[in-house]
Amino acid sequence: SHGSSPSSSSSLDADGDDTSFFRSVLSSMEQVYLNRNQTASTILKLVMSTDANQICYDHLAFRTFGVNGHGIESMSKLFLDYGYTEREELRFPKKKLKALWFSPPQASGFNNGCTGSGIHGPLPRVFISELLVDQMSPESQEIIRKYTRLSGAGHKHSAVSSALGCLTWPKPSHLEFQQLARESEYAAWTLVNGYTLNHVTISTHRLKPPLNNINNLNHFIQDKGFKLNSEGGVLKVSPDGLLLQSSTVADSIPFEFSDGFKEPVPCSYIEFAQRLVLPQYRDLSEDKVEEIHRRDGFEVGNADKIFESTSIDKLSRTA
Ligand code: OOG
Ligand code: NI
Repeated sequence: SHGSSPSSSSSLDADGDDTSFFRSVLSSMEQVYLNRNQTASTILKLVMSTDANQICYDHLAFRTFGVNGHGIESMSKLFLDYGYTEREELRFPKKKLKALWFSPPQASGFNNGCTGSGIHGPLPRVFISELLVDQMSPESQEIIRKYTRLSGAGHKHSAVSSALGCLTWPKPSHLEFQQLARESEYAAWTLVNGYTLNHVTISTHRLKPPLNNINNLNHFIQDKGFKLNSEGGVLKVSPDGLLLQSSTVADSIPFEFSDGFKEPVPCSYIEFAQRLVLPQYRDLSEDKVEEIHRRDGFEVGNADKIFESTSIDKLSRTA
């Protein structure tokens, strides 16, 4: 479409340009996610059909093994290279996890000039977590260290892996998967899904009424027959009351382990987030409210429950 609409293309900077390399990488990651996760792609279509407006992503999420360069930094590099800023760390001692989130470059972050949907809309935040491998049992550590070692320089190419939807290490045996699953659902998920998108999150406050209210969106999704993650209640609310989140339970896909054993494994889910206006901006008229006036960041209490969306006992559908 270059040249056909000079006014719009000339107003886009490199990051805002839908054809930019960075956008293309994210778009491929999104495509892998949509192809693998029927629930997520159906829900996105349903929300699109009721809301002619664009869907904005609040954030993208990835999981990693925190060992020898395979952790958060293996995936954050792409985002830092393209203008993202590292923000807060979150800790989950019981799950043996830590996470970092990153905010998008301001120029293209939350302006209203982006008219595309999803990855072609305002750039989302990024939430990347890692398993604290050192804290796992010797048996599980051995499996994780084996596969990260077999991946060689794979951690330097996490974005390629995510965009192609393939692992940087060989497929594990069913026994190895089960050993990890017994100890950490997160570890088992990461072993078979690698760097593929764990979820995308729809920014509900940027939808049109009535779905701009997360409770309405939750009911809409449930009325269509989809199951939401009810761990700690369907709606997760931060202590300040300003960050509201919910998510589906993950789909599963057929997987053939290295020993030939076939069993569906959990893949990804979709999340919804509503960020309320900060107290100091409460008097702004609705048409003046922008993303920067709303509650930013993440919340340990919410995230702790959202991690459960891929738990094997909660899967929405089997392949
Ligand atoms: C991430 C769970 C946390 C959030 O928005 O707080 C989360 C995961 O399941 O890997 O997505
Ligand atoms: Ni999330």
